[in-house]
Amino acid sequence: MGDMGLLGGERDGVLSVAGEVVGRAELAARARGVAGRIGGAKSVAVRATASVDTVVAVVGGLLAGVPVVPVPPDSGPAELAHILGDSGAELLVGAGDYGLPTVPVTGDFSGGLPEPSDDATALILYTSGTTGAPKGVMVSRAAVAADLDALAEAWAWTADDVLVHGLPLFHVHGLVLGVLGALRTGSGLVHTGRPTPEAYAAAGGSLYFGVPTVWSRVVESGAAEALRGARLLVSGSAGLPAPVFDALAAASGHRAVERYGMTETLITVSARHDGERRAGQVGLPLRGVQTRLVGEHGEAVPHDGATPGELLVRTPTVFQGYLGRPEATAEALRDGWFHTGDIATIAPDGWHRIVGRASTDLIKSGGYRIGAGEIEAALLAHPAVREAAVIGTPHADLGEQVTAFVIADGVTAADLIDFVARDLSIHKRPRTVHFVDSLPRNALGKVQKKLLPS
Ligand code: MCA
Ligand code: AMP
Repeated sequence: MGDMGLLGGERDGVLSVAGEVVGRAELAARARGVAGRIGGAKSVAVRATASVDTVVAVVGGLLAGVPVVPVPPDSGPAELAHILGDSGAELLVGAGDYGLPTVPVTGDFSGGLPEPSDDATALILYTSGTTGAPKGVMVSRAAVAADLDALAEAWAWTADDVLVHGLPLFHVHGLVLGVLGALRTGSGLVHTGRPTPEAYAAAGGSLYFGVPTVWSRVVESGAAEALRGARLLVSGSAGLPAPVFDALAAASGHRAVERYGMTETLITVSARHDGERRAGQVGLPLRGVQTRLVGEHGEAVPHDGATPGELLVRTPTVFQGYLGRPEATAEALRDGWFHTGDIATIAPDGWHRIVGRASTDLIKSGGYRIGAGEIEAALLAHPAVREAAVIGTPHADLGEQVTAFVIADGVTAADLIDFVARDLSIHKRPRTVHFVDSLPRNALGKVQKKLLPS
């Protein structure tokens, strides 16, 4: 179906984003207007603020069969140049100043639109790797549709729901699940602008999405009590600490549904609406998803609930590859199995537990995936910095924080934090900078990150 079922039925609920309400008919008309003006573009960029305009622009791209590149609205010059250059976006849809021809998100279009094929790329999402600049993850229309339908089944998500969240609209969680999911299921949507406990408490929805930092703040603030009337609280993007799971259950009456996924695979494992919820575990494979564990040399690891191995997934929701990086794609996707880089156990009853990551160079802070290499490169771009090493260290609110060790003269920690926040984006900034005289290196000169104090 050309509109991917996003512009669906009459029963469908109201959509509100950061206080602005849009009817389904108006959304459809405006999205058709965008689609009519971008046809044939290689890809289009959207400055993905939390706004109705972002929703219109993304849906317009999907209607036209043109891949959409959602750009973090606070992307600084280095990050922006990379995303725009790497994706080859030819147009900017909506407001922004990207030096590209701009298409407004207003107006109607009465002409015919193409019927994009299922394997057309819907989104190109930029996500961090362990080294280098972020890679463009190509996600097909079929993958989006398959994931949303599997989640709707697992969570009994229907047009009777009102979804509430305030997550950013440039990643899978907030955009694919949090916007396209509401459109495809027909549920109402209250996007709260920011994911604050107060806004969640005031929204009165049935289905709530949050990253663990959000749930921990909901508990701390006392807002959890106001969520008693909800149907399902869902947590993902990073592990929900068991104490937060327990405190949320005590304060809200809800044992959270935890689910696990990646930009490259979308959501693949989850607890169910009609099943058990276990603190510290992420559930069972979604419909159509297979998982297995392998050891360091690719050998099979038993599903005994105790032996850890790298988690591999084979899923109809898998990405089409990293844009322009066939080698990285072949490395990650072998014989149809995506190598997640996450270390997990699988119990005999099928329940999955994520116990760590294979690489210390991927940091999860507030649910954002941040590559140490990208932050090191940003720090080294500062004229005062001679050497830099970045690691994730434990943080009570964010799970992990970005911590930098630098050799530099004539610069303060605040200068370097601001430099990264401006050049890349705010959430990538180090929270702590340690000035050191030397970095621990092995005989080959490689920094020994395990020797840095956490
Ligand atoms: C402070 N600020 C600064 C600086 N210092 N700004 C610029 N430069 C500085 N040096 C201010 C900003 O002005 C801003 O203020 C505020 O700090 C933002 O700070 P931050 O600490 O980043 O915000 P936070 O509120 O603490 O963020 C917590 C958060 C956020 C809301 C939980 O981390 C978040 O939205 N996370 C969601 C990530 C996500 O969606 N991931 C999904 C990936 P002001 O607040 O006034 O503007 S998809 C995924 O993982 C998979 C598929 C999955 O499984 O879902
Ligand atoms: P991203 O590509 O930003 O979507 O980040 C994907 C990564 O988030 C995964 O590889 C995991 O490391 C982590 N992740 C997502 N959901 C969970 C979860 N429920 N528990 C633990 N880690 C998670």
